[in-house]
Amino acid sequence: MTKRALITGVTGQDGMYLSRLLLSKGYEVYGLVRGQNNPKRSVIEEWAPEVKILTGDLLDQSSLLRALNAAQPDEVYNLGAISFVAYSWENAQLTSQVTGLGVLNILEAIRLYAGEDVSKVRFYQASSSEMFGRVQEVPQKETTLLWPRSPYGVAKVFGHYMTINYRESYGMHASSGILFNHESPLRGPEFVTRKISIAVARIALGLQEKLSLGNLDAKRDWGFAGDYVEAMWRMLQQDTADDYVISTGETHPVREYLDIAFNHVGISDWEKHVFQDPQFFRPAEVDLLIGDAAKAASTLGWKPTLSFDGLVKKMVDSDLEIEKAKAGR
Ligand code: GDR
Repeated sequence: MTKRALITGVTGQDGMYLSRLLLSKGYEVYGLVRGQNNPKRSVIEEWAPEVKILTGDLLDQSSLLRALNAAQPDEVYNLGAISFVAYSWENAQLTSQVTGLGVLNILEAIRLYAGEDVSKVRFYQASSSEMFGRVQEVPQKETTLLWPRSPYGVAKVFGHYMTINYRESYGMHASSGILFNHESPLRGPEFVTRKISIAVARIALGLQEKLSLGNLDAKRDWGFAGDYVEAMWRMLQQDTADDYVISTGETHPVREYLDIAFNHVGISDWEKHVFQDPQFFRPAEVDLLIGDAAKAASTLGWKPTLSFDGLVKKMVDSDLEIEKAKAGR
C-alpha cells in the first residue's frame, strides 16, 4: 500500500529535501503551505511537482485538521517554524506561538483526527541543537540538560517536551530529531553559511567587494541537510518512537567556513573583504555546539556522508553557478 506523508514547512530547505526523498520511496506526499498567494508555493511546485499542496497554518488548528483529513497521512513531519534565531529576539511572541504552540496545535490535531487509534499516525518533530544553548556538556546528547539561549530555543524546548508528553500521555508514535545545524545550496540567505557562500561567489566574480558578518568565533556542528532528512525518515520507521541527536560530531568556527570558502575560489587574503558589524551580533550566543549522534548510528544506522570541507565547497560551487547565470555569464 502506498504510504502517505504530510509535511509542514514543505517550502523550506528540509521540506524540499524530505519531499524528494519520500517521493523517491514511493510515498504520496502532501505539503502544507501557509497564507494567501504565498510566493514560496511556486518554489516547491517547481522542485517537486508531484507534491500535493494543502493550505494551512500552524496557528490555525482547524486548518490542520482539514489538512489531516485531506492527506490521511501515515506520517506527519512537522518542519514548519519561524527558524531564524536572530529574528526571534525581535519577534519573541510570534516565534513562541509558531515554533512552540504550533507543535501543540498539530499534535492535538493529530489526536483529534486519529481518534481511538492515535498511534496510526507517526509524528516527527523538528527539535534543535539551539535547545542546548549554554553549554552543559560536550558533546551534547539526548540526555544533556536543555538551557536555551534565545526565544527560538525556548520555543523549541516547549515543542520538544510537548512531543514527549504526547508520546507518554497518549501513546502517540511521536519522535523528535534534535538536529544540529544543517546546510545546503537550498539554505535561506539569512543563515551564515549561505550568506557567506553567496558573497564569496559574488566577490570571486567581481560583483561585490565586502561581506559584513557578526561573531566569527561562534562554533557550530554543521552537516548536510540531504543527509539529515534521511535520519528523520528512519526515525519514523522504528517500532518505538524516541528522540535522537543528529549531528556530525565535529565543530568549526565561522572563520573556518570563511577560510575554506574563500580559498576554494582562489582568495587567500580574505580578511580584507570581511567586516564585523554589531547589527549581526546576538544578545546571547551559543558558543560551542558539538553533537554526539551515537544513538542514531546504533539504532537508526544513520551517519553523515558529506564532510565539512565538501559541504562548504558544494555551497560555493552552487552559488557560483547561480550568480554567473544572474550576471548573464
Ligand atoms: P543558527 O544559524 O542560529 O545556528 O540556527 P545561523 O546560520 O543563523 O548562525 C550560525 C552562527 O553564525 C554566527 N554568525 C552569523 N549568523 C548569521 N545568520 N548572520 C551573520 O552575519 C553572522 N555572523 C556570525 C551566529 O551568531 C551563529 O553563532 C540554525 C537555524 O537553522 C535554526 O533554525 C536551527 O534550529 C539551528 O541552526 C540548529
